[in-house]
Amino acid sequence: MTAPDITPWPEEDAARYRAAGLWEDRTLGEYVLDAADSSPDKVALVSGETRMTYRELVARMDEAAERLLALGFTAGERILVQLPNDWPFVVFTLACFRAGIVPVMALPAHRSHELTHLAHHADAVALVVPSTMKDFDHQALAEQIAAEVPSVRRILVDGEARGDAVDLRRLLRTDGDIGARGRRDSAKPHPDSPACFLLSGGTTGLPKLIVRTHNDYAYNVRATSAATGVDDTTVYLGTLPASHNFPLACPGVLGALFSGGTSVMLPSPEPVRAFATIQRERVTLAAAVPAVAQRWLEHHHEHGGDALETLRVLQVGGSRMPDELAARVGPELGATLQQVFGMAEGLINMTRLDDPDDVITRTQGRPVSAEDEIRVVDEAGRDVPDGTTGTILTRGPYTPRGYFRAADHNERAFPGGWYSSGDIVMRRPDGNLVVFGRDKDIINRGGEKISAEEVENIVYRIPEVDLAAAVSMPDPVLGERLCLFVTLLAGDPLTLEAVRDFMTSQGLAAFKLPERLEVVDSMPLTKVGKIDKRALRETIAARLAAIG
Ligand code: OOB
Repeated sequence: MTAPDITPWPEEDAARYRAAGLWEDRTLGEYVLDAADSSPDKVALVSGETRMTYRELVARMDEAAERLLALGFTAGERILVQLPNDWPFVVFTLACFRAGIVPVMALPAHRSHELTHLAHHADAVALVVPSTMKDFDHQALAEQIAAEVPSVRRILVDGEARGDAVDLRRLLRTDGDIGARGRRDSAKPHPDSPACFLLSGGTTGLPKLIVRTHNDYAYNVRATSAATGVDDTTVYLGTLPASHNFPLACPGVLGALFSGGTSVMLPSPEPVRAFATIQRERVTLAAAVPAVAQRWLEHHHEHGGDALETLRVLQVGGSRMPDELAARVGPELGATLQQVFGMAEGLINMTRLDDPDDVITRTQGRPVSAEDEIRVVDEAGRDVPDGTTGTILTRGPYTPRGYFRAADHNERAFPGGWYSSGDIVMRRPDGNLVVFGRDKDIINRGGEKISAEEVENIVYRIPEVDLAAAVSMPDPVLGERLCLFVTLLAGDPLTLEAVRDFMTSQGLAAFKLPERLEVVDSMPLTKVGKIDKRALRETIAARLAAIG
């Protein structure tokens, strides 16, 4: 990849991160190998009935890395991964790390609209999909994308592979080839090279790609592991979609595997199965979005029981947890709450396990690294004093300085090299941040980010639509849901169902479909003539409050 694709850290910063021991110049797979060397017979990975020891996990990892290279993939190439939370996701990702192949972390919910864009933008050479999932034929969609995107040479399928697709589970097997590790060790990827691409939950019409290097992402895992107290007794429950930064690396599935703990994969956080799994596997650490934490609290309240006896820490993040909900976690679930305010672009803030209750229940924590730099600024870009709200700017050892192939957009999103997430925060004198909202045009649907612009671009293809505005509406469960305001051209009626059907036909992921349609005669406009989204948000909030 050439220089404009990726924005490197300035040399002096990189040198400082190295000198401080934050960047260890090792690749992600090596940390798992360390754990395997110390406890080869320990169970590393659990998924349903599958239990894999460290010995088996790293054997599969290195042998699969070699098979990927034998298939003709080369280090630096990108593969689009869309897999559910099951062991193949983990083994495939680790194999990529060892081969230097870069997994692009798509979500199971993505459809043709997102996947086609991602495959194009990343120049993906392959797609990895389940054969079918929830009655959807992922392999058929992958075939369609492969036909459209010239860079795609292969499809890898978890499940019954048709045609010349590669059988993923066969690829991920071990034949006991003890030479694989040595060969991989002698051809390791460069620690400053990309390890994986994460997806931004940003504001642009199509998701941006975030390049995470081995050095920065390993540090992300280690720093969050330290703040969460991960060690070889940790049993982590991975139940949020594992391609998200939070369950993958904060400390997540990788954190448990770096420390000699166990990662348990579960495809859904639904309480009955999640509680049964926590009990059976003696889970000590789990991560949830606020809506999931709330469901778990309700379930525990209704059914009681000691399923959560072993759970020491419940991490909650992805969207703002209401203080009242936060206050219930410790007393009711018997686990320490850890609030996590993070982003796929890097910066992770966490409350610490020994923080006073006031910090744990009322703040979203503080940075995990002493090298994380945070500024809170006003509209003119001036730093505001602690105790005052402003928008957050950040840079640091695991916050890249730009998106992949996005030179123009980077000037706005990374002004002066600082990442501007658009979050409105207040820094308390004790250094902890409180998140108040955001001045970016996204809808945060229970942790899943939806770009308003992406939705509106699709809605404008509906012939009846004159103007469209996607805004958040308050929701007691998910925090926010998407409400679509439209004005119509000819006075033809338009229903929510018709809008949703149309958007589905355009291949948009289901979580991005509007859940309410408001047809209005005209849009409120700001002084500069833009659609006044704040006014629309107030309108819909008032209307919902009136209905009760
Ligand atoms: C996590 O990552 P993303 O990339 O899906 O979303 C980042 C955005 C933040 O900019 C903020 O707007 C929101 O999600 N957010 C929160 C929050 N945690 C994330 N807003 C309020 N309170 C929180 N605790 O969402 C993410 C990545 C790593 C760890 C945790 C979450």
